Amino acid sequence: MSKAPFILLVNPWITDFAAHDLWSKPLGLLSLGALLRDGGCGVGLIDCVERHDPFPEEGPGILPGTDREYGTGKFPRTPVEKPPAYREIPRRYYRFGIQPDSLRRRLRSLPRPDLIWVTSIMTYWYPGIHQTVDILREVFTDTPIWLGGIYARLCPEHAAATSGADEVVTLAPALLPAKLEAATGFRVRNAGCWKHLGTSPFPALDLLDHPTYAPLLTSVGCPFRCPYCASAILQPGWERRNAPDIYDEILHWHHRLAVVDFAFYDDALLLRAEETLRPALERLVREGCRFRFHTPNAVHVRALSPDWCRLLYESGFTTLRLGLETTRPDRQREWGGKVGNQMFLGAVKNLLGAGFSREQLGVYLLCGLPGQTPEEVAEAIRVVAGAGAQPYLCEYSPVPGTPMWKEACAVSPYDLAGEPLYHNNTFFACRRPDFAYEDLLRLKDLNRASRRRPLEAGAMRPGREA
Ligand code: B12
Ligand code: SF4
Repeated sequence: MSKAPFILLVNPWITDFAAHDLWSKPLGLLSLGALLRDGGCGVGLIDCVERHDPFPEEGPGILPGTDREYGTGKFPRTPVEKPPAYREIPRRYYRFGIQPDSLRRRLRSLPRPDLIWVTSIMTYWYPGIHQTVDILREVFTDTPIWLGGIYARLCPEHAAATSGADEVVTLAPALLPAKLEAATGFRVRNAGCWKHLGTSPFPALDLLDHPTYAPLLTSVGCPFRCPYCASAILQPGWERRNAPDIYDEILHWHHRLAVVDFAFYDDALLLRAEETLRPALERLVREGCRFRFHTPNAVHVRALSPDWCRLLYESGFTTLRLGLETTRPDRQREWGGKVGNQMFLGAVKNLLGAGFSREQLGVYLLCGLPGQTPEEVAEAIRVVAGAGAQPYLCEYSPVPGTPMWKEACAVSPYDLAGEPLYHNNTFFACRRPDFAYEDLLRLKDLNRASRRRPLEAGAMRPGREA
C-alpha cells in the first residue's frame, strides 16, 4: 500500500453582499477531516473565512473581522467588483475572509499536499470558490483539486464548468474511501466508519485556528418534504446519533477547546429525539453543565411540548429559531404540512412559559415564493409579533432539484438554471409584478417595526398604496 497522503482541506472565500459568522462553520469539511485523520491520512485545513486574519491588510473599504456575542462575529471583508448579474442591485459586493496574500503565505508554509479537497455551501457563493481555486493552483500547480459539498451536489455541471477544480465529487461519503484509494493508492483503515453518522468520529474542530463555538449535528435528514427545501436531495435517509455520543461530543469540545457555545445544524433536531438528544440534555442538566445552545437552522414547532420547552430552557438553549414559514393554512398544507397556526401559538406559549424571553424566539417566515402574496407575509408578521415572538423574514432562495424549482424558474424573470448567482436570497429572484422588490422592502420595514413593538391586529397592510 502507498504511503499515507497529505490532504489539504479548504473552506473557500464567500462572495456576497453580506455574510456574518452567525454560527457558520464548514461542518462537512470538518467531518471529512476527522474521517481522513482517523483513517491514517495527514490532514491540514485552511479556512479562508477565518475571522482573525494573521496577515491582515489595510485598504479602501477593507474591514477586519470582529467578535460578537455567543462566539459569533463578522468576517473580514474586502469590496470586490460586482458580477454583471448583480448590476442592478444598489449594494456593494464583497469577498469575505482573509486576504489573498495571507492565503498564499499560509499555503506556502505547508508541505506540498497530495490532494486538495475544497468544500462548498451556498450555490451563489461560487465566485469565491473559483477565486480560491485560482490561488491553490498558483501555489500547488500539480496537486489535483477536488470540489465537493452542497453547491457541488446541487449544481454539478455548473461547478465542473466554472470552478477550475480537477474534479467535482458528488459521491456519498461511504464511497469516498474507494475513490481516495483509486487516486492515491492509499487505503484508509476506517472505511466502515464513513458509512453512517453514528460511526463517524467527532468533526475535527481542532483543525480550526480559533473555534469560538462548535457546530453540532445530532441527526441527518428530515421526514418532511417541503417543496422549497433540498434536505431530501442532500440527505435522503434519516439517521440519528445516540445520546452518549452527543453528550460526549459536547463535553469533549468544552474540555479540549473551552467552547461554551454550540450551534445545531440538524434539519430535524427535535423530531424523534426522545431517545437521543433528550437524554443527552437531561444528563447535562443533572450534572450542572452550563453551556449555551443555539439553533440558527429552525426547529420544528410541532416538537415544542411543555416538557421539551422546559428542558431546552434548563439545558441552556439561548437562541431559538422556529420554522413557521406562513400562517395561511392552505399554504401550510401545500408547503409540507409540518406546522399549523394553533400548533405555533401553543409552542410560543410553552416557550414563554418555560422562561424564554421574546428576544430569544425568532420565527422564520418565507418571503417571495411562487404564488405567495405580500399580504400573506404581512399577516404572518402580525401573527408572530402578536404571539410574543420575533419574526425573521427569509427571502426565498430557489434551490435546483427541489419540487418548487420548476415553478420558480417559470415565475422568475431571470435565468435561474444558467446562473446560480440568481439563487441568492438577497437578489430576490422570484420578484414579479404582484410581489415586487418594493413589496419586499415594505415588508422588511413592517418586520422591523414589529420587532420594536408587537403590532396591533390589522396594522400596516403592505399594499402598493401603503
Ligand atoms: C446549517 C445550515 C445553515 C446554517 C449555516 C451554514 C454554513 N455552514 O454556513 C445557517 C443557519 C446560518 C444557514 C443559513 C442559510 N441557509 Co442554510 N443550510 C444549512 C443546512 C441545514 C446544513 C448544511 C450543513 O452544514 N450540513 C452538514 C454537513 C455535514 O454536510 P455537507 O456540508 O453537505 O458536507 C457533506 C458532503 O457534502 C460532503 N462534502 C462536503 N465538502 C466536501 C468536499 C469534498 C472535496 C468532498 C469529496 C465531499 C465534500 O461530505 C460532507 C459529509 O457528509 C443546509 C441543508 C442541508 N441539509 O444540507 C441548508 C442550506 C445549505 N441553506 C440554504 C439556505 C437557503 C440558507 C439561507 C439563504 C436561508 C435564508 N433564506 O435565509 C441562509 C443563507 C445564509 C447566508 N449567509 O447566505 C439552502 C441552500 C441554498 C442555496 N441556494 O445554496 C440549503 C440547502 C437548505 C435548503 N433550503 O434546501 N444555513
Ligand atoms: S421540515 Fe425543514 S428540513 Fe424538513 S423538508 Fe421541510 S424545510 Fe426541509
